Amino acid sequence: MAKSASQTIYVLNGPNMNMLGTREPEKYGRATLAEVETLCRETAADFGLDLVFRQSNSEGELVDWIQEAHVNKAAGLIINPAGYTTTSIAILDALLAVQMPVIELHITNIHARESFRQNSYVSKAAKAVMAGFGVEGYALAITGLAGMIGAKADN
Ligand code: DHK
Repeated sequence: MAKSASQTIYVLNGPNMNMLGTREPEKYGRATLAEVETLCRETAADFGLDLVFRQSNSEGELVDWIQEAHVNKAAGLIINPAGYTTTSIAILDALLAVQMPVIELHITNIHARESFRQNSYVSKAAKAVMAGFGVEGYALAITGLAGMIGAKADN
């Protein structure tokens, strides 16, 4: 049987995620963002998915990339909005404007932390939310998204 065209997923990371590895390691762990990207690439490859992986400290750049995912007909998007989770109506609106499954991801369990971290705008556009699994959550989120978009694990 002919192999179907590969699907692309986006994994976007918000402000301060470039500091992973040294940033509050007792909360966020010691893996660097580069190591998280490798984990994501390996997991995406297991499902035959192409991956776009990015990080920005700028709200507008994240909005541009969400729109880019739409233009490029991405099959789905995972976003760790970090500090923009609870402030950015612009990111929420961008996510609502794209026709693809969106997964919100947090390394930590935001519900066990300060109350200001818990009222997520992004959740209003998310099909699923992943929080508290550490960086392994990225692999779990890609696995869940793969199921949503019908991508099967390569054997
Ligand atoms: C990351 C951040 O930078 C915080 O602003 C969020 C999130 C939690 C995380 O757990 O990945 O509150």
